[in-house]
Amino acid sequence: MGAVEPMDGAECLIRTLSENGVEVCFMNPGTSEMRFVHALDRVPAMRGILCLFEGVCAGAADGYGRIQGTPAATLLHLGPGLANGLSNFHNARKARTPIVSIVGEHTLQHLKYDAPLSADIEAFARTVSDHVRVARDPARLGKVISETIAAAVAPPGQVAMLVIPADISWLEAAGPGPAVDPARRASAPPGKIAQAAGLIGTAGTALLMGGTTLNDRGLAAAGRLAAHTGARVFADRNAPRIASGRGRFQPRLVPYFPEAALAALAGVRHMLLVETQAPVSFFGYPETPSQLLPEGCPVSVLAARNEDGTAALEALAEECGAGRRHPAPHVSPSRAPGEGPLTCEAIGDALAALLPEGAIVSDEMVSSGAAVLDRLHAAAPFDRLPNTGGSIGQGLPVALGAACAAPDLKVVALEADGSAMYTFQALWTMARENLDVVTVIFANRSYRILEIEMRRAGIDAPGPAARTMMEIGEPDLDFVRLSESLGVPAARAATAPEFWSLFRAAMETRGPSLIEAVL
Ligand SMILES: Cc1ncc(C[n+]2csc(CCOP(=O)(O)OP(=O)(O)O)c2C)c(N)n1
Ligand SMILES: [Mg+2]
Repeated sequence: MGAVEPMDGAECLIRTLSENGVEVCFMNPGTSEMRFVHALDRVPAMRGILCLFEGVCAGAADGYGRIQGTPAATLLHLGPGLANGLSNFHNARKARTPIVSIVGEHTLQHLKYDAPLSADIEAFARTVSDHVRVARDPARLGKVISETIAAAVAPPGQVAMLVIPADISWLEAAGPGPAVDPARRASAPPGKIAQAAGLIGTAGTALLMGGTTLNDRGLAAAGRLAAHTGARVFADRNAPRIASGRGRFQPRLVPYFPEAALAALAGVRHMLLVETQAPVSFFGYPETPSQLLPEGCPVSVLAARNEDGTAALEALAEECGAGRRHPAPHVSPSRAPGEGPLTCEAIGDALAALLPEGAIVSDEMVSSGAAVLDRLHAAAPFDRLPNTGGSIGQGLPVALGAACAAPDLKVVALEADGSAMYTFQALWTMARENLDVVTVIFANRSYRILEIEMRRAGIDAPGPAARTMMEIGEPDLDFVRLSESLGVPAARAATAPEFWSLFRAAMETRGPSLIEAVL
C-alpha cells in the first residue's frame, strides 16, 4: 500500500461510503455541504441524486435499501433540512431499512452565535435513530463514517445519523475509514425452534410473519408448515417488503380495522412471532382493545427482529417434517379488458393481468388498497413495498428509490391522491434520472379514509366545516398537468377500458409516466 493521499473531509466521506458499497446519495444540499457536492466529481463511483424536498431523499433511501438490502446515503442541510426528512425517516425506522444519513452542520466555532439556521440537530436525529454521532475531529472522520455505516447495516438495520460540521468537511482528513464487515443476522437459537415445533401441532397455534421473512423462501416454508400442521399464518400489513402474486403462499394480512383484526385472530391460542411483535391496532378506540390477540393468548418468539427468521421458518418446517413443497395456489387473472366505469376493482383486474413478472409495487393506496390487493393475488409474481410507518407521503419516494436500486425492473407506484401531494416532487427526480416508474393516482378527490374514520367515531353527518377538512376536490387536483410540469408524461383514465389501454402502454414503454385514475 502506498502513502495515503491528502484529502479533505468531504472526499473522505464520499470515498469511505463508496468503498463500502454505499454508492447512491439522495441529497438536497446547502452552503454547509458545498465541499461534499464538490467531492462528487472526484469520486465518480458515487451517484448523487438531487431531490427537491428532503422527505423525498429520506423516502427514496428507504425504497433503495428495501430493494438493494444495502444502504443508500442521504445528505441533508442542517437541522431544518433533516426536520423536513423526519416523516419518511420515521417510516424507514419502522421498516428497519439501513440508511446512512449525513447531515451538514455549521462550523464548530460558529455554533455559539445562534445563526438563523442553527438548530438542535441531534434532538431531531434522535427521534428516528439510535445511532447519532457528531464528527468533531478531522483525524478520526473516516473511522466515524465507517462506524456509522456499520450501525446502519447491523441487523435488523436502521437509519444511522452522522452530523458533519462544515469545517470538518474542508480540513484535511487522515484518509478513508476502514472497511465495514458485512452484517449477518444471527441464527435463531435451536431451543426456540424445538419449542415452536412442539407448539405448532397444537390446535390454535398460529404464526405471525414480519420483518424480512416475507420473501420466497420464508413464504414457501410457512406454506409447507400451514399445509402440514394446519397452523394459521398471518403477516404484518406494514412489513417492508412482501413477495406477492400467483404461485406464492400468501399469509393473511392482519386487517387494518381492529374489529376485523380481532375477528381474524379469534381462536388463536398461542402466537409464534417471526421477526415481529404481537399485533396491535393502528389507533386506540373507545370500544376496542389496542392489543389484537385474544386476551391472555401467550406469545413466543421464534426469531427476533435481528435474527434470521427465514432460516428459522425453514428449520421449523424441517423439524416438523413438513414436505419439501407446498401445493401452490393457482389463480389466473382475467385477460379480458375491463368494461364500464373505473373502479378500484377494475384497476385491480387490469394490474393483475398486465403487471410484468418481477415488478416492484410501491403501495400507498390507502382506502383503495383492499379491493386492488384482493385482485393482485392473481398477478405474476411481484414484490410489494407497503407503507411501513403510517406516515403518508412515502409511496412516491419509495418507488423512486426502488427504481434506482433495480433499474431493470418495472416499478409501479400505486398512490392515493391526497398522499401523493406530500412528496409529489419525487416525479421530477424520476424524470431527471429517467427511471422506469409508472405512477397510478387513485383520484377519489377526498381523504376518504378520514371520512370512514369519522363515521367509525359515530359521527354520521359531519358539518360543512368538518367536511371541507376531508374533501380535496374544489379545486380538483390536475395530476396530468402537475406531472407534465415535472417532466413526467401523463394521461387521465375515467373508464375501465381507458385505464387498461393506458396501463398496457405504460408496461410496454420504458421510462416514467403517470396515469390519473378518476374514481
Ligand atoms: C404525515 C401524515 N399526515 C397526516 C396523516 C393523516 N392521514 C391519514 S390518511 C390521510 C388522507 C388520505 O387520503 P388519500 O391519500 O387521498 O387516501 P384515501 O383515504 O382517499 O384513500 C391523512 C391526512 C398521516 N397518516 N400522515
Ligand atoms: Mg383520496
